[in-house]
Amino acid sequence: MEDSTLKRFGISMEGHLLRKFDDLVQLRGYENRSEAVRDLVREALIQHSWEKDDQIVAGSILLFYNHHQRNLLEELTQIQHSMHDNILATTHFHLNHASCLELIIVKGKAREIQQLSNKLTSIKGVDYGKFTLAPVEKI
Ligand code: NI
Repeated sequence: MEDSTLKRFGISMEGHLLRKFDDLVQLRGYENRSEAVRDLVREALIQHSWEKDDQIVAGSILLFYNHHQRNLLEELTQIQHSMHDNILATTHFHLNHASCLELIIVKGKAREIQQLSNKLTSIKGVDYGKFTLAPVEKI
């Protein structure tokens, strides 16, 4: 049976991160930190639930990175070539002297697309990665 009683646990984080989190809590109109954390956890679990799925999905992987980072471009290219069947398009924007934004449009089995996203966003030098996806056909 589903346990819906509220449990308490402690969270430690750096002061600067907590200040930014509090800003977010206020900006999004949450009652308190707990409510915001619950929402973030739910969001993460929804993404996570795709990881074993054979459902065909399409989506985008957004990456911000510094192209001066050693081996980053080689690794990025190698991973994308290894899963070329799942990549519909890639667009690269040079934001300034060092920073790049890359948008990768993907389609395939949810499990594989999730793995691709995990590989790309965990490359050393990727400062920020955002993965969004939706089923191609209604579930
Ligand atoms: Ni660039």
